Amino acid sequence: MPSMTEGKERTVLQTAKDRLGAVAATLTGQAHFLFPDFDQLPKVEGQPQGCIWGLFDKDGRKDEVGTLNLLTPLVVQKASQEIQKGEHLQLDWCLENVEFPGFGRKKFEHKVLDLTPSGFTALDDEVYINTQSGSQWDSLKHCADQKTRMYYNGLSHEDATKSVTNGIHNWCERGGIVGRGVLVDWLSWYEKKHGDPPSAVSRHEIPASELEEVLRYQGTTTRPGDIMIVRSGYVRWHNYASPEERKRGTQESGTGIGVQANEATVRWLYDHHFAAVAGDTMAFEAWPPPMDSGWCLHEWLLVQWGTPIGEMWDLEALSKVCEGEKRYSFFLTSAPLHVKGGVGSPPGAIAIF
Ligand code: UVW
Repeated sequence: MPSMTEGKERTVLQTAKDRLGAVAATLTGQAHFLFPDFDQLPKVEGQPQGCIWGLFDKDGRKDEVGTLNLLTPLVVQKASQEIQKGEHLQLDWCLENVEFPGFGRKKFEHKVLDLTPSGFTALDDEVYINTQSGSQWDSLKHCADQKTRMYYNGLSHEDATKSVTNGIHNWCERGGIVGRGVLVDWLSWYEKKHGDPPSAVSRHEIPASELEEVLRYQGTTTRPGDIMIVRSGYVRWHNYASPEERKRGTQESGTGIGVQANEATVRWLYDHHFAAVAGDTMAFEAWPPPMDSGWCLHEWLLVQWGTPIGEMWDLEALSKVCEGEKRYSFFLTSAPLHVKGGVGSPPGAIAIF
């Protein structure tokens, strides 16, 4: 028998789900989900206010793809209108670029195998990838809530290690990631406005207010279900750094520029209802995170909302095209590696204009 409070919470959850499930065709023809306000979200036991676990569950099945649910056929169809020129760019940085991976991670390896001795002139190849050591998606089983050791939608660390739940194959099985990408070219904006940017291997924090200002400066309006991509200068720094500087910056220091982890950012991200976020830096958020608040953005994005995080994407050519086109939105496709229970993957991301 549910208690009064349980009954009330269930009603709030149902109302929230009804609102979420209602795809609304607004006056502008933009189709989107209606989310409850951050403070009105039903409380999830043991998790902070703002957690959306359960909202995407359907027919008694626990959801495993989080905010990728926002990429409905209607949203994709609308996003496809971004294709106006047929120009396209792949956003994966070359996997061998990170010569000195941080956090003890192993370096990318690539071996070409000559099959001639078998009597047939041909080549095969083999690769070793730590999916965190280059352009990547973090899946919904990459990072747990550090206090409860839970992943998105209530998956325990123990179950995450033993099962394929929340794995990246779920993204492949839904047809990959396809939608509207929006570049927030913070680096270009910063250089025009302030001159020399902060070091990409310092833990400079980019506040949400600046993301908003950059969008305004670019004349870009976001839509629910967008894939928001921030350029902060990490890949550009790496492209021009000497091997010694790279070793110091990526392997020895473990610090990196990124989005600020505070309540203002959490609320800003929630209110924009992005399907996924990505960036050119190693952790999307400034690293190491402050943790004085008791959490980092990885926990909000991956755990509380099920929002994939892209890291170390190559946004250099994209920045130039956006500036040339005076347009910072584009059609985006991403085909992650189809690995059952995969934790991360090179994004296989393509921006199409
Ligand atoms: C860092 O490496 C800091 O972040 P992630 O594990 O998401 O790559």
